[in-house]
Amino acid sequence: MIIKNIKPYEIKEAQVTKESIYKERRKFINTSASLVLGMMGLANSQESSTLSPESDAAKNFNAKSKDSLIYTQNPNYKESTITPYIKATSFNNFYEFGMQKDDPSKRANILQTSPWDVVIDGEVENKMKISYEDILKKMPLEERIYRLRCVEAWSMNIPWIGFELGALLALAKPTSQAKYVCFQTAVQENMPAIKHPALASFIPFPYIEGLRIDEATHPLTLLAVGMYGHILPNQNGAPLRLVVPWKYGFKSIKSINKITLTKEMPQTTWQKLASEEYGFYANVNPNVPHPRWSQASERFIGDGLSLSRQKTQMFNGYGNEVARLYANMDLEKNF
Ligand SMILES: Nc1nc2c(c(=O)[nH]1)N[C@H]1C(S)=C(S)[C@@H](COP(=O)(O)O)O[C@H]1N2
Ligand SMILES: [Mo]
Repeated sequence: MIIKNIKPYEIKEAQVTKESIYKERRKFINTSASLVLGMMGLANSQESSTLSPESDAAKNFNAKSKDSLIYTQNPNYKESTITPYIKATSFNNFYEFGMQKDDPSKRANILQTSPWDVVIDGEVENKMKISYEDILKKMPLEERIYRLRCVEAWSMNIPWIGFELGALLALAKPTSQAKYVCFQTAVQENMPAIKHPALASFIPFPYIEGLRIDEATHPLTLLAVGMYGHILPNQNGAPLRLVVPWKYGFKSIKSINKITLTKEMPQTTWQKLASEEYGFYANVNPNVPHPRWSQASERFIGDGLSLSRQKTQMFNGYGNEVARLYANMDLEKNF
């Protein structure tokens, strides 16, 4: 995600075709980022440019792999290719931990995910504060492989483990006044972008996202607590994050601790920053370009042997299930 006058890192990245070049650039970026962070007193020896993000991600995985989840597999959501775990956990957007793609895998280990409560309030009969453990006790988990399409024109296929958001919202009993759902990411003082606002000074935290109530209660909309068979790594939004597969990735807000049902459409983080570039709906749509780049195709992040560009699908390929939600809407205006 980039706003005007910020160097379009993502676009340069999307133009890179060879994995080797991509890796070289990553190394270079790591080095320059370390220099800057070093000056800001943020860098430590663990974060030097010699340490690959892959090894960090691997460490994280090993530390958490014992925390397996019990779940069933949903046969309706399968993909022939899955993005390797190492890629899905070392190439991330989680700006609370920095602006570079490998910042979250390097720094999100400081996120405190326990104890964790989620407040559900606003237009509900049962305002509640529910712990992560109680959520897990109440919600049967399933695995679904979903396509994830970032607005920056890259994509991944990820096996999420979670439950339908609608089932959790039902516990709180939305009133007839509840037209929208607003989500908030926890703010923790030691998050790099909170501690050193210069790191992401233009982003107002907490990160806020929103959905219409019919989108939020659509059976495709998940709250994920795990991926690849295990609990979520911090960089992917532990302990629980939204997954809305027909919308651009920025809607899938991470590390949620507050859900508020509202009468009015909430203002989201990216709308506040650049409403002419990032709309409330953010439905994946190859026919509506971003003001500064085409959305017709995407770079699929797979095993790295075949870095492939593929066509972007309307509603990210979930049109059969969700197109009816937007039957009477002008999708160019409501982007
Ligand atoms: N709190 C928070 N949630 C966030 C973001 C963020 O910066 N902060 N980035 C979003 C963007 S732009 C994308 S593409 C996805 C990336 O999810 P992943 O890192 O698990 O692939 O998370 C989304 N959720
Ligand atoms: Mo994104």
